[in-house]
Amino acid sequence: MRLFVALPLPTEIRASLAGLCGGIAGTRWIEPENFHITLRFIGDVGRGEADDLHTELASVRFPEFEMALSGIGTFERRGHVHMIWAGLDRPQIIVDLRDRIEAAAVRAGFQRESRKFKPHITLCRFKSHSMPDIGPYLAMNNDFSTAAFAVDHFSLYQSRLGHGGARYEVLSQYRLEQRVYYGDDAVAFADRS
Ligand code: 2AM
Repeated sequence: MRLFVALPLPTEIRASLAGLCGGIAGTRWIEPENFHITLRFIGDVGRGEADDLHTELASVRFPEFEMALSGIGTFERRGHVHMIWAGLDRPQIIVDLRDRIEAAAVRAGFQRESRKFKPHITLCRFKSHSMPDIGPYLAMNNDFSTAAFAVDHFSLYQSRLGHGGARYEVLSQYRLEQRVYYGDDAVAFADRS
């Protein structure tokens, strides 16, 4: 099983992202149902490892929060742009959540992830030999943003590689802690025990 842990995105946010997917020839855009924010790529594991991971993910405690998507950018590899991504307005809270998930993965017996974590949503990827001019696309979509939306769970996904690209299946969902509201201010978190 090829697994990863990610935040799903609401339908209307994925529809906004789909609006960014066009205007560059010769690239493969991510299908709207596949948009997500990867928190931890796990890779190929057996049932036992997956069970251990699930147990530890279920013990993660983190308060639910709100965020919006904001901006677009690129990652480069060996001097070539290899993907375009959409960004987030609160990357630090995603880093904090991913740190809890990383700790859970380590408790489950996985090696600590050594690569720096840069939260993003992949929009498209390029093959290194076919690099179109993406300057106009970046300039046109630079001010991309969405309304804020609630994040109240994260998910364990299985990636199945097929002829038409990857298909992602949710194996399990993990609820974030609910806030308790007294008037306008969230001053405590619900105790789920
Ligand atoms: P991405 O988040 O940048 O798109 C499922 O394949 C998800 O895991 C994808 O979203 C992908 O990256 C991420 N992923 C795939 N292979 C990876 C790897 N070797 N290391 C880190 N993340 C990977």
